[in-house]
Amino acid sequence: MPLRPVFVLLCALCATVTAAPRPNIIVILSDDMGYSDIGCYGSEVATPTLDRLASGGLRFTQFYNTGRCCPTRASLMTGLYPHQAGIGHMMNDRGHPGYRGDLNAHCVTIAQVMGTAGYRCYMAGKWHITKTVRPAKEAGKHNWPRQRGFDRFYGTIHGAGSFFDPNSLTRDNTLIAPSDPNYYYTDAISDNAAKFISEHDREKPFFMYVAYTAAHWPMHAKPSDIAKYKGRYDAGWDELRDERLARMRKMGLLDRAWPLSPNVQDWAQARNKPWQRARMEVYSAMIDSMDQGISRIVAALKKTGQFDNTLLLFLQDNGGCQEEFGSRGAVRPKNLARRPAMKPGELQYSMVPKITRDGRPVRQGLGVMPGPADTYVAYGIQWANASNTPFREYKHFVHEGGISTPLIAHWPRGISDRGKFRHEPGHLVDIMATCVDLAGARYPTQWNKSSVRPMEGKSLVPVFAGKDLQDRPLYWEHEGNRAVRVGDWKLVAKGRKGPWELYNLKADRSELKNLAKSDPARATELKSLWNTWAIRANVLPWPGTGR
Ligand SMILES: [Ca+2]
Repeated sequence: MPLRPVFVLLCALCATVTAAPRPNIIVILSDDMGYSDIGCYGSEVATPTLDRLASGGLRFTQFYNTGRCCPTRASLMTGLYPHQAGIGHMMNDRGHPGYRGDLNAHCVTIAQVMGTAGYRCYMAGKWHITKTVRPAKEAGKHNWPRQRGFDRFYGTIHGAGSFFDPNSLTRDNTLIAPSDPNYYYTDAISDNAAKFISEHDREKPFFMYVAYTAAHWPMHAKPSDIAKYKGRYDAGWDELRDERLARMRKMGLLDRAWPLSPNVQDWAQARNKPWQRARMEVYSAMIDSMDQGISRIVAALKKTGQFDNTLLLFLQDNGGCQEEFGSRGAVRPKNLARRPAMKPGELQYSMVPKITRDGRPVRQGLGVMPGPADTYVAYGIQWANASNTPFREYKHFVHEGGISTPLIAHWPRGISDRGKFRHEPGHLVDIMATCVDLAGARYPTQWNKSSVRPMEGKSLVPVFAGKDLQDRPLYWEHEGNRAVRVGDWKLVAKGRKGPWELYNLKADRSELKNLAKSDPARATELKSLWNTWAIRANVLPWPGTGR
């Protein structure tokens, strides 16, 4: 055989191997949404973009967050458990290393790591992992996105603001105010993310983090989106839960043996039905708007020829939210007289603004019809129960309703299965490991002269290809709510003093058959794992107890 063709073939092979460009990675996170709130996970809400990503990629059925906004963001960004990064609770310093309310010196963000591997890093949306929202000096911005590895940032440092005038709105390092009278935060996040893609120099790959605040309270949406859901929830939450359960079973997402969690209240007993319906109509409109925005991000990828080699991940930060924030008590304020409008460029510092930018008082209380800028209410526990179909509990808790999230993974060039499920359990901490793997990055042991804790997660790349990971313990703690999962077994408790409950999730993911008494040896073994982790991971001592 002549040498030349072999040589040419070898060169061609080498070229194929070395030329395979590393993928862009986009992590899209939504806020306060339940496991069944998007179409491809059983919802009636129109999410055609997410559904297309799911049918062209993978849906993970047992992926987990940490049950609350700040800890989830800390864990996602750093690949550590939240307490290890200093954010076991929210953005307040509770006097212990695990609860500083600010990222500590012993963690790095995905953006910082990807930057060292030659990625450009962009972020649009809610940050919520520093306590310095309004620092007196520039140095106080040490944990803002630009200081934590992102090259460009548009979004909010805090969370839960008005969608029409969000507090702590920031471009790069500068606090700003919305200037467009038709401003809507979800649209602004989508459009800035699409712009970052369009303006990206394709010499380098990019990592982008898109953190929507939909569908966290307040229930704020645009009239055209709300109109689509008018009357959709007239039958109430009981029927909605049944409807979703049937769809989830039919699509193969849930085992038919898993029953539906108990209902919070019969719809027949509900008071203020027009108000209750309106709360869910607006909630759905917020999700619908987010999906429309994601379609613009996808369009920007396609237009710039980057869609096929971009890994798009979609997930949620905690389960449906039962907090009746702004939705209880008498309607307030009583005086609805118009006040002077805010000045152009005037910054919004309040999570709950007192007035709209054009001077209308913002109303709260039971019965305030949600949607417009001059209202600030939540959607309530009964609808949150429907969001979390078929699971128990909510945001804050670490039963399946609080911590289960969809995870869609779409990457035409890297994932060959289309429309398949992945039942392998996974956790937020795996996202850092996956990014490091795909970027060929070196996870640092030191950063700015401080030691960096090792990553807690595993790369999901083998799971993309259909392989299972080795069984490993996954852990949770938030506000004393505790859990550990190994394989099919989960030990879980509510509150610091609540008893441990044991479930076999393969048989009973709804967590309705507590096996703690019938299998005490297994419960003891899991409890011991949790205790060892809690000490190692800065969970204990709990704030305020010293224990
Ligand atoms: Ca949240």
